[in-house]
Amino acid sequence: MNQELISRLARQTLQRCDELATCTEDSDPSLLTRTCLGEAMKKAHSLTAGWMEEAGLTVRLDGAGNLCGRRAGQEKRIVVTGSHLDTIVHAGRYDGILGVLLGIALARLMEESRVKTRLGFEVVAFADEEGVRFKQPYLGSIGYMEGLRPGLLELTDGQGISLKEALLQFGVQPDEIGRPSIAAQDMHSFFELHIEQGPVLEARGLALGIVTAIVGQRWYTARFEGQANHAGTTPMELRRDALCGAAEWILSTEELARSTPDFVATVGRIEAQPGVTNAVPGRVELTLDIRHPDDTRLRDLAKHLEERARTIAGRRQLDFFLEERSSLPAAPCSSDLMDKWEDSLQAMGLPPFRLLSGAGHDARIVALKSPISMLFIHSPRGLSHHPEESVRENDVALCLQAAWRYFQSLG
Ligand code: HGY
Ligand code: MN
Ligand code: MN
Repeated sequence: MNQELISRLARQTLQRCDELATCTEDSDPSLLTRTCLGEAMKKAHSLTAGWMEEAGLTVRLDGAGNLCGRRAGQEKRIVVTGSHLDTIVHAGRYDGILGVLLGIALARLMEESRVKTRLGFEVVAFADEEGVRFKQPYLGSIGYMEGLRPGLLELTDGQGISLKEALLQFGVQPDEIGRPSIAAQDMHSFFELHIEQGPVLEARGLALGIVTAIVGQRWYTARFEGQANHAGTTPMELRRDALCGAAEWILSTEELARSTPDFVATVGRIEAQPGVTNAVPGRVELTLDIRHPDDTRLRDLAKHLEERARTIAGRRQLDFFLEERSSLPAAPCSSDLMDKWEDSLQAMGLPPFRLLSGAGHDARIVALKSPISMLFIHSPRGLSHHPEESVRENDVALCLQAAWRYFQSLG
């Protein structure tokens, strides 16, 4: 294996992550915010498409706005890799992006090594994974595998623009919208290279880890409704304060998550109305993200949290509404593919450590129809969904080397 080429590609991959970090829609250009199908994504696509072509891939924009680069093999079946180019608000520059660019580096390795592969190879830059713009995650991978059905195409963003309109504005061909990008029977398997986004590999002094499964995840929008009223004249005992009800529920949620092993729960956004200093809040909307590796347990915990909210609302004479926005089962990785990663790491003299993913990934959607695997790369300080998210060049080079071995072992 050409170590010098691998080191050069790892360095180039990180430089490209820096370049893509300039494709931002944030009012502060030093911060990275790139939501799906926006102007910043257009710029990111233009750079990424150029890199795909340079690596010998044939590029297409699919019906969900995913950028796909394909290399034909001797047979029809394709190994797909990829991750997402969209980000959260004020993101790091590696979450998702690194996996896309490593896929392109792998295609470059294939070109430069002049190997003829039996299986085809496709790199996908998914258009939406984080769910920021349309408040629904994984739209890119859902569109890639299944096509975007009408219920999803009608989702609207904060400006009232529908997903369908956004796809048309982005340049997606009208007759492609809603169509899957690939037939599941043409897929050999999928693998995703991703930063760990947590502290486990760092604690063990490891560069890489093999993912066993992605936890189950549910998203909700909750609403407490009471009575807005004057902050000076409404006695405390006569108030129906929606924000106090929401606050009690948030703390109750935290208490349940803290006392339940493997359960995490997050209220990431809260909005109170009328939202002024001198009025009792009459209406509060908040988001809830809950995750657990066991689907039955997660369903029961969700039910329990809803009951707690109804009890709190009843006691405070509030109304409570809960809308489920997304519910995804835990996604196990293929044991055969995990073994192939294990062989690759062992051949490099690295420990084949296995770990669970608490973060969600595009691979979880692909897993509904195809075998998947994931390799995690050490995240320094375990920091992610934060501008200071980072990776080490040497770890990236090891990942590329492992991925090259892994791909070759698929046949
Ligand atoms: O939320 C997640 O786990 C992922 O980063 N989208
Ligand atoms: Mn993320
Ligand atoms: Mn990600």
